Amino acid sequence: MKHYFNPASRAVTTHWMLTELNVEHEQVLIDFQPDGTASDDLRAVNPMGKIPVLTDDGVVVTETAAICAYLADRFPEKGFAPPANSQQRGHYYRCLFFPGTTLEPMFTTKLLGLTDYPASSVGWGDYDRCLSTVESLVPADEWLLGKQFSAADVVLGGALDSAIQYGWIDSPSSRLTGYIGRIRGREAYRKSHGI
Ligand SMILES: N[C@@H](CCC(=O)N[C@@H](CS)C(=O)NCC(=O)O)C(=O)O
Repeated sequence: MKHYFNPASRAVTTHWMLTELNVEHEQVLIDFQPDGTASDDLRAVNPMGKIPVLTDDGVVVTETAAICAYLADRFPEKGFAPPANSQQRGHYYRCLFFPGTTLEPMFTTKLLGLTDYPASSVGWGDYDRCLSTVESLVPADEWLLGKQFSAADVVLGGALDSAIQYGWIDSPSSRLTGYIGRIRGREAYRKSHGI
């Protein structure tokens, strides 16, 4: 497996997932050009010119959540995903997909200062709806699936960790800071984040 990575990018989350699983892989360091664009080599693998990218014997996986979900399924013995036919999959998928489809575009809208848009038509609604949802998803103790730490914690936990770090959440609740504290205490998180 090859993991296309840069320490100042979303690839930190997939690096963290690989570290949680302790999976052997080649780390390909991507240095963006001075103008911020990707090299032709990276574009050949991912026409988006974006990282993270994971390749596995000719299979190309892009998108942070897809890479984490793929790895969890590829190494089922590590226990990072609930059984494929279980009802737990519903909550697992919800927590995996919510950051990329909803949380991220909402934060982008907020950071761009856009307020005059139809919240009922765009998929991410608005800040208040997203934060209420975060509050309902984040557990008071342990992890998103209870005792089982899963790829969903890496994806949603990673997104919320960055949002708090960059000050995108106005006043994080104690429930949220407690969850992020548990995330930051994990050995693999600390290793992959250079702590
Ligand atoms: N939807 C992608 C976003 C990936 C992304 O935006 N990566 C940024 C770094 S954090 C990147 O590679 N930017 C370089 C560029 O767009 O040229 C994901 O979830 O992984």
